[in-house]
Amino acid sequence: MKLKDGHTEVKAPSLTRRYWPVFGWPFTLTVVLVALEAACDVLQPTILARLLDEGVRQGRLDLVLTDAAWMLLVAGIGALFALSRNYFASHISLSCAARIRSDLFRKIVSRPVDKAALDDPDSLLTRLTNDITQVQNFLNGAMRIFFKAPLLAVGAILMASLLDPGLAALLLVIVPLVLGILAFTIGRGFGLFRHVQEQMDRLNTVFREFLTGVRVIKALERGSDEEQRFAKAAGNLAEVNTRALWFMTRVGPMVALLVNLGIVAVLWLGLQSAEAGDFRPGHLIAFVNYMTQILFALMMATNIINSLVRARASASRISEVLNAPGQENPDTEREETDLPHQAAGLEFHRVSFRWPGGTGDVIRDVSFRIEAGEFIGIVGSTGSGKSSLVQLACGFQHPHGGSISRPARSHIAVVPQRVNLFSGTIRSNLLWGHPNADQAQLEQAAEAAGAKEFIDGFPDGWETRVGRGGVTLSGGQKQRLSLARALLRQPGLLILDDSTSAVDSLTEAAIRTALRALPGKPTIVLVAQRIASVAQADRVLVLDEGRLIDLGTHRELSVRCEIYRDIIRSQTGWEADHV
Ligand code: DCP
Ligand code: MG
Repeated sequence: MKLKDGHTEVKAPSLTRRYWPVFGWPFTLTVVLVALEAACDVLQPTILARLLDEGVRQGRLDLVLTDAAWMLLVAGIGALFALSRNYFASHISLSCAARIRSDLFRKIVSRPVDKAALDDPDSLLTRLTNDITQVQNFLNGAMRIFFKAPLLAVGAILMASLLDPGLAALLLVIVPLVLGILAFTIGRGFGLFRHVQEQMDRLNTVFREFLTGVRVIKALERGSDEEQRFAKAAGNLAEVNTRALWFMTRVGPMVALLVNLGIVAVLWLGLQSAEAGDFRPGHLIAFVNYMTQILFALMMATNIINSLVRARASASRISEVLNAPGQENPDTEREETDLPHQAAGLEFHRVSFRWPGGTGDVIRDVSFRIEAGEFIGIVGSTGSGKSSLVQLACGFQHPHGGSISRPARSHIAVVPQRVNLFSGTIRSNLLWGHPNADQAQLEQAAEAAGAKEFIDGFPDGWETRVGRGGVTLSGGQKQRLSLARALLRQPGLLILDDSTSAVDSLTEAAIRTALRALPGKPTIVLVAQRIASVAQADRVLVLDEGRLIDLGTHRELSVRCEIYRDIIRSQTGWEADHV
């Protein structure tokens, strides 16, 4: 996914630059601990060489004992450093991941509605979970061994050179070769692992589509198609993952081969000098020890580079989201004090709009003015642009031409065409509208929305659980809860987008009467399919193919507006034939 904002990449801060000020210090401290630990490690072979060559060979027990004691002490101190850096590494990587995760979440929440609609939810999910875990794993590994590896390698090379400058010349050949291999790996691997994460997004998409559409899929008996789709996505992921891992696994053996060749060379050279009469076994053992340390360090480095490459791919995906434009908490302006909000008007002036990525204008040059306190109906055939108009009126989308004057977002309540309840109780769902509402206010809103009766009918009443693991509500019940939630906000402008379509006509009429009697007399915009729903409105707005065809009372329109008359005819005709 690219976050499609059309925003130009200006030097956006990387993850490192963003979080270094927070985690830099503890990170540095940990690296220092690791350095001390590595120093302890590289001291050992040198002490061992002295123990063997001076103590054992010359038969001096006192030297053997003091050197052995030194080795013990150094090992003990090293273990202490190792213990503390492990503690810090876990602590820092976990808190850093938690921090990134909450920042990422906050950014996603702050995305303007019109932009957020374009974000790919599955990709966001992968970024929020898997990508952050990759970064966390890397951080943890980095503080444990990433810095230890080069320190150990450099330390070992240094000590080995002190021990025997002649043999150390060998290292001048081996080490650059290995570094070259590692550099190449980082470059290639980055692209490969970015691919892996993209395939992970894809798999999530398929799986989520299956979960959300499971009923439709069963009804249409498309289960085996879905299985194939999933198998294909899983297969693709496996394939790119295999390719990436296969690439990475070749590095380890190559490095091992190089270093082992080096060890063979050391032994052979040692043999040469022994034949020349200068045989110091401790010396040779220590040198081979250093070579193994170097091998070990480089192997560790390849492991961690594996994780670095993955983490880098993930970090850039996380940064993409963090650097995307967001709004500073647009909802903080919400004030709970002077409820109900004052009735507010709405005016469109020559508004034109097209959906991002859409082919044509869905709202074309629309102008109208709604006075505060008016009750306006909107009718039009399906696809005529009613919901688009609602989105514009709420400020969720922005017109590309013309202007809209509307009250602040906090004064508007909208009941969207697609009901969205959260998992929780009926009470908690309604409280989303107005967190501080008391029981009397809840009851009032439910009453007006025609929901009180069925809520009281549930054994658990207001505490009835809805959503996952809760009762299954009918479409009409959900719509009424959604309406009650909006009413609780006591808005100055209430917009209902086809929100009583699943409610029977009698209940709907009762709801309409209740809406007209709301305290504060808010402006109401009611989008409806049925003419009966808008017949009593102060004025009705007729939309067709994105154009405003007419705006007037039911009586006026039924005389002068052809399209309005068509709608009436189609509906009464339908009733005459079928009732
Ligand atoms: N459209 C789009 N992208 C969206 C929503 C809508 O491209 N996210 C297009 C589809 C239609 C046009 O905009 O061609 C108008 O759609 P509306 O949802 O505004 O139409 P209505 O609300 O009038 O239709 P309905 O009565 O079915 O709700
Ligand atoms: Mg609609």
